[in-house]
Amino acid sequence: MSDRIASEKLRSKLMSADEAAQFVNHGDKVGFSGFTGAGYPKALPTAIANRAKEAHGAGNDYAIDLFTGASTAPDCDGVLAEADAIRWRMPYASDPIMRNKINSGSMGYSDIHLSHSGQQVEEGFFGQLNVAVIEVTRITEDGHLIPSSSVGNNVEWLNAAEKVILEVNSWQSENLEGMHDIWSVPALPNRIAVPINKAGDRIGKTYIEFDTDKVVAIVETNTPDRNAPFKPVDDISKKIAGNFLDFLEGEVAAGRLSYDGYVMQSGVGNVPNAVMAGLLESKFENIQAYTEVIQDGMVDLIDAGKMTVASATSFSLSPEYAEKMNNDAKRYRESIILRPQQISNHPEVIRRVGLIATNGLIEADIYGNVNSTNVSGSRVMNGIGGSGDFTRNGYISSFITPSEAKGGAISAIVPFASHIDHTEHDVMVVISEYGYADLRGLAPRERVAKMIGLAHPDYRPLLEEYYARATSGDNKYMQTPHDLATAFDFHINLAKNGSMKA
Ligand code: 0RQ
Repeated sequence: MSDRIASEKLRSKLMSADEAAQFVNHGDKVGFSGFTGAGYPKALPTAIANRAKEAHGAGNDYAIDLFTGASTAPDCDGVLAEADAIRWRMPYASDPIMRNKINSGSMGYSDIHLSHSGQQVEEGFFGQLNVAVIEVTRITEDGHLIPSSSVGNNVEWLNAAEKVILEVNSWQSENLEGMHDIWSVPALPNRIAVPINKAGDRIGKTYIEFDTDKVVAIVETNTPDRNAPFKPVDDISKKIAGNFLDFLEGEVAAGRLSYDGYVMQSGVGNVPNAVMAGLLESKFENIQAYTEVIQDGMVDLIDAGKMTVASATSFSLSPEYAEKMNNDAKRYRESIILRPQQISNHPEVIRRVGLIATNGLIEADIYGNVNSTNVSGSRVMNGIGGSGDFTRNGYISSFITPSEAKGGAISAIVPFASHIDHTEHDVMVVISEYGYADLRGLAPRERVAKMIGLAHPDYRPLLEEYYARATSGDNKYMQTPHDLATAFDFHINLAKNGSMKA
């Protein structure tokens, strides 16, 4: 037994993952730790999946409702989805097997804002949470929990659940202790302001306090987080990063930003990581991040002395950088803070710190409405994640995207977005490899030429033809002109012919 379980009382609950899985019953609502491949339980998912397979083999029903912080990993979401062990899940999920189950209709998926998820479960919007399964780095003598590489919704799940199963993972560095900042929003009607004024403010404790009487099992693991490596930065990502920096320079020239005043939020993905590589070479200094995930690019910015502090709820690092973080957590905890996702993504704090939000998109339309989630309006990619929290409440909201996907078969700029997560009222700046469209202060029709300028040259004539149709003939309403009969021709072409072009 490792010395990471200092509490006598809790040590007596130690058992195997298969034994612990007996506490998770068919129909249970189960809250897992974990956020973007970090800090998810490593042993219980497989043990629960095995229970499901056994039950299904014997002709019995077995499926749980799963609540997490955000996406997890193949050895968590993946194994459970493969075993048909999940009936319904929330929020953000990126596992390909699970995506197929969701899109084929065999699994339910509720795609809610990450800042809402914890409080809504705690308040009972989804019914009673039965079990919380939480990975920790260490349990103290007093039964306090030192979280691992993410905090996510752990506090809310521990508060809401009837039973608690803890996984103590000795792969996680003990030096993560001190990196976390645990502070909870008091329940209604006793809410108070979140006392964070700057990204680097610490307001809480370094551990989680909870009712230890709820613990039914503790399982030991020694397994790494399984994060996906990022794609190498390609030419298109480099150009997008260059255009993003031009936009930031424009803000400096206009007197709205200073070289040491940039507070960053960045979504996960290959393109955001490329933007951070671009920032390394830029004139920006003393960058602060008030964001939800720490990616490789941010670690590089910290190492280069360009970023002074990064506040998030989780790591989303490549395997190489996860090892680096583990080996050097003592140094990084000086400049990295991991908070509950309700705080990392809190609208009130996001508005106060005045950050520039930067997220990816699936498609944007000629008026600036953004689809982040559903391909052709009906097939979910990952989910809205924290993009809504940051886009609506940021000082400036921006979206970065290559102009095309799937080898040119798909245009990221379309006549009418087939699903809208971020409306024209929220979206300020859109950036592709062809430049940036600053939509601030522009009426919908004034936005069109700028948005078409972001499209690949192959698609520009098609978009111009659409706009000409929308503003002529029988279409007499000119605030947001549309030709409804052909508004989804791009998507219809894609479904029929495999390309949006024809
Ligand atoms: O798939 O590699 O299989 O071809 O989407 O696309 O271009 O590598 O970009 O990694 O930045 O992801 C919107 C998905 C972009 C992401 C999205 C396909 C494309 C590729 C990845 P392939 P890229 P990125 C923080 C904030 C919503 C949540 C959010 C996302 C794959 O940014 O999920 O912002 N955002 N959260 O081919 C079909 C299209 C497509 C498309 C891209 N129009 N149609 N496929 N792809 N556009 C995160 C959290 O909150 C946790």
